[in-house]
Amino acid sequence: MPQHPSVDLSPFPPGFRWSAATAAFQVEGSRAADGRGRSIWDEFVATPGAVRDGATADPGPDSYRRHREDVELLAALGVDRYRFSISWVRVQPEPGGPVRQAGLDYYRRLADDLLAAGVTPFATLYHWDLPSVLEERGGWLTRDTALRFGEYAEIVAQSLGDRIRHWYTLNEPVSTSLQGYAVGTLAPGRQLLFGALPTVHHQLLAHGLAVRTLRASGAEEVGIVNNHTLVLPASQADADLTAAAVYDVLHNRVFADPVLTGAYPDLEAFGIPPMPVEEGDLELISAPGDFYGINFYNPTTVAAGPDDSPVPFAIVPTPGAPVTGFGSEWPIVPAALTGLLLDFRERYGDRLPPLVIGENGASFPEPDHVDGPVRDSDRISYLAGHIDAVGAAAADGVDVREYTVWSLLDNFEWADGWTQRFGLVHVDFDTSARTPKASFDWYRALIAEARA
Ligand code: GBH
Repeated sequence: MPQHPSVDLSPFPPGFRWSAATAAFQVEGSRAADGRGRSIWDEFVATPGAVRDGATADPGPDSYRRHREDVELLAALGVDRYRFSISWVRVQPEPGGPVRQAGLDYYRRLADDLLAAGVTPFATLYHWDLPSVLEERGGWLTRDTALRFGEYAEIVAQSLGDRIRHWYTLNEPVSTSLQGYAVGTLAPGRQLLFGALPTVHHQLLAHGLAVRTLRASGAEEVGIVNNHTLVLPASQADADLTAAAVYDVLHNRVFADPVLTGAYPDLEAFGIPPMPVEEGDLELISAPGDFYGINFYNPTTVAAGPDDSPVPFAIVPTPGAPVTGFGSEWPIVPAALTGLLLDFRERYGDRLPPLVIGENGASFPEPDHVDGPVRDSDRISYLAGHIDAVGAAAADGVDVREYTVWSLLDNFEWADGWTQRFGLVHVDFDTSARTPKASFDWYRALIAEARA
């Protein structure tokens, strides 16, 4: 039997990059080490009922102490790049306050070990772990948080920019705005509904400030990565079409349009309150990126909201689609990724920089303890289907340069704690022991074949 029956590698151009990803709070553990400060996720895991089983994210994979094992795994996998994130509160426990050399040293060692192993470090400045002191002052609802982020970007660029030359600014501002501030299922757990909208603009402003700083420091590649979904109307009825259009604006367009076109969509036309834009903001936000990052997991089927709903839409199951360990929230429809990439090209045309898939992957029920490789054929099918979907878009002329698996390791899945496993590598959360799954060997063989 062929190693990866359904993947057609022919559309992937030479030099296409194959990568794997993690994020600081999800893999590092060692939350108290070396004077690390507190982030909104430290507060959230301490909030009764916020996280499944009261999981605290510590130790988990404990990559803060075991990063060499991660680097060895990445080298064995043969990836071009490793996407990891830097913890703001390890670098600067109190924004505006002193810098923690020990925190910076950790990322310097990680970057050096990656480079020595032939893996390019691709760092995310911010993957959801806002310093608690900033949240106490209003967090992403305030413009000041964006300005503090600019200072943090400057510190990181100055001290790590000699060895880390490829950067993502912010991960998935949409998740922070929608789940973090509108609905409250992710930190900081606020339930402001449309009151969360200023967090969109302030995060995009933070992105713009970081791009300017990183560019000035000589970085080679800088861009943002958002979570995008293909929005499917539940029916062709007017009410469902309108609801789907509103959801598309809130999930996709308010994040992508300003970056790619320099303007927000016409929010008033959709009954959405205006953004707190000040002079010069949109120029900063739309400074051309070296790439545009897309995390893709699933399409979203949207219907009109019930009459008593505070929002004008409802997310409903996608008919006929198999699902991941999250259930009907995560329908598996690989062709939706092709559709999304084609829509991006159609919508943004020449203004679209090269695309990078910053995350794609899935969780399925798997054992907590193992004595050999997990045979995760569901994950292999999911990944194969989505890589093929990227290939189909490339074959149609979409300029996509990189594909990244979420995740290298089983890790702390936010509000779901330790209950959703996304890794190519199994992690025993009691011992932090790492055991590659069948999908690890499969991805390694695919990368080798793509290079052959
Ligand atoms: C990405 O989020 C993240 O970048 C990554 O850190 C994460 O581990 C990965 O995907 C898998 O989830 O409790 O209602 O908020 C994708 C968006 C946000 C979708 C968390 C699932 C949980 C449901 N994810 N969300 S909720």
